[in-house]
Amino acid sequence: PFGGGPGMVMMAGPCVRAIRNVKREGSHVIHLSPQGKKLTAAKARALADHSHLILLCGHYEGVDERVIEAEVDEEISIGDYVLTNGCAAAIVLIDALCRFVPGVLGHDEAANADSFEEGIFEGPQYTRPIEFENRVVPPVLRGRNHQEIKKWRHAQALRKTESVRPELLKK
Ligand code: 4H7
Repeated sequence: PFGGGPGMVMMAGPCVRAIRNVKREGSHVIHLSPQGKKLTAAKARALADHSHLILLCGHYEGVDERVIEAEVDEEISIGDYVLTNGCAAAIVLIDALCRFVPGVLGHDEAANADSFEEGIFEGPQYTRPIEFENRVVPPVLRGRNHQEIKKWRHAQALRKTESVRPELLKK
């Protein structure tokens, strides 16, 4: 690196050539970086509307700044922590946004796609058996009162959100 410091920096020439090699009309170039805008469900939904994404993943100390100036449309961070390279961040981004690509999810899941955008957690899930190591499935879920089930799930979701992420409820 110019200016000194440890490690290596990815050179502008090879990175720019790699990007230009796959770029086409409608491409949107994203650099996964801790210096980017934070990924949210709303952001993932917006990105899913692009016809072609190019994900630039820095390794070592990152890429030469001129690559970002010349070829990158936006920088995205998946959270306030450091990774050894951008690839794991790219996989997270792809997984979060493919939920919003028509046809990727089945019907049931699709209806649920925006749950996090509503700013509250989902309720707990159970399957068979009814009893596992002395812990039982809540009786309301074993009944047929779908209105009660809906109410119960919402109450559980609120309780959990309040205890783990109270700031979500203030939104
Ligand atoms: C681009 C620039 C993304 C990519 C710098 C990538 C966290 C995220 C990386 C770096 C990433 C995220 C350089 C930052 C070396 C860490 C020790 C790769 N880390 N690096 N530094 N939050 N790392 O989305």
